[in-house]
Amino acid sequence: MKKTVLISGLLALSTAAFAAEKKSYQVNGMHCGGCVKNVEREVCKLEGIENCKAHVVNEKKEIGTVSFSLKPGATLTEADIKNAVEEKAGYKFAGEYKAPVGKKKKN
Ligand SMILES: [Cu+2]
Repeated sequence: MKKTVLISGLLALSTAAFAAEKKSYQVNGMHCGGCVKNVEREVCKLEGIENCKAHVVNEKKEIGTVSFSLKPGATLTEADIKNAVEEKAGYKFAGEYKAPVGKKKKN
């Protein structure tokens, strides 16, 4: 029993350390696969980014995200992401994305 607790504690620690390097930003104005490609094309080519993916989160509200991890030593700033999203891809950068916690069910 004690052993199990210890192991899951270690797992939680390593997951947290990995998650810290992950970045997720909200992009407004995204509604389809074309938008996903547009955002990925501009953001994912930036220096220091890996595992880069864009998603449409809410088609109706035109909310999307772009998520990636930063390579060690990457000097990329939020302003660089904003520039790629707004000036290059043509969408609205809306800061760090916070996933809705505990989705409420309608029924
Ligand atoms: Cu679109």
